[in-house]
Amino acid sequence: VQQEKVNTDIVTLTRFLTEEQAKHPEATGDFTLLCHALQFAFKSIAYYIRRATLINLTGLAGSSNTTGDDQKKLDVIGNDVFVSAMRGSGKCRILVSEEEEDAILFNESPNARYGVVCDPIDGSSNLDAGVSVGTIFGVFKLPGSVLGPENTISPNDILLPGTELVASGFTMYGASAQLVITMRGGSVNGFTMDNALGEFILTHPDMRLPSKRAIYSVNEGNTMYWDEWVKAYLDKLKFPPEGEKPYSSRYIGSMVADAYRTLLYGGIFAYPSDKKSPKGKLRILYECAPMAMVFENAGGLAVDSRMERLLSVVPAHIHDRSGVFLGSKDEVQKVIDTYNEFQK
Ligand code: P6P
Repeated sequence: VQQEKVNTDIVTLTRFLTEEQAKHPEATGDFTLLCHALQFAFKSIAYYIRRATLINLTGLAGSSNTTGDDQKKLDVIGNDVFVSAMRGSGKCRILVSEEEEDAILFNESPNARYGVVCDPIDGSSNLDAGVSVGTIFGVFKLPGSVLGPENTISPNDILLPGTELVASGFTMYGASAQLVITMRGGSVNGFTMDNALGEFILTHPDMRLPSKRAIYSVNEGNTMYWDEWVKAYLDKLKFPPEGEKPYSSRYIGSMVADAYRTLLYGGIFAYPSDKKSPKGKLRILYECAPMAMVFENAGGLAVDSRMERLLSVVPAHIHDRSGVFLGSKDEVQKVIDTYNEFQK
């Protein structure tokens, strides 16, 4: 019997984080501990999603079961898990969640130096259909001026541009949990959960976006609401010059799944602001900015509906939205070129 060669050079997320910390002698270990709390949250949410259909956790909060009592649904459970993991870490000062109307201040950790933004289960409305959903997260290092017992931090202190993120990424809960994470100025690394070991294993080191790919990902059901330049841009892809092939359309409707495919294969993902959603649909702090950091660190681009760099956009409110175009560098450049043609 061929003895299975045991690959002992496996990099777990835990080892990766330890090695990352070793690169920064000045590190206190707080960021590493915060990342371990994030890892715990992803593992817990993955567990609940895997069992969701079995224990009737699908559907959304507020729906009740046959006996009429309110059941906690995945979107609420995901949020509860995330909040308690951040609180328990003692390293998070302020948390913004898509599920929480207001920012959560952890006053029991007055010296914690990080702010976390998250969408605990993005795309949860797709869960019943078995579509891959995910957790999107970002980590800000808060300015020293707001920290320590003598300072009273306010929710407004997290209204920062994505350029202030020190880490961001997402976990997609598909056949296995896939984690994509990037640190400021660093590379993008993909980890796959080995359910047998309960470990995230480095399977996609240094992910790089192809500079171009003829795939576009947009909800064409919004066409009648789009600006003229957006329609002109999509027509360029669908009705190319003589002799060129039209683009393929791929749209799942779950940002994490559409983003992961775009990261792997290249192409363009777009959710333009339009007449129906004048400010756009996707949230700046915990959908657009974390994704923009991943795509820029993987060699791609990410802009809003006015072609501004998404990472430089500062939200006025924690749940503010933005138009978003992100993906391969050459594909986003095509968006910018079309936009500019219409500004003349
Ligand atoms: P639409 C899911 O509800 C979500 O927030 C993102 O995950 C996804 O990209 C987008 O909305 C889909 O929106 O309008 O196409 O259904």
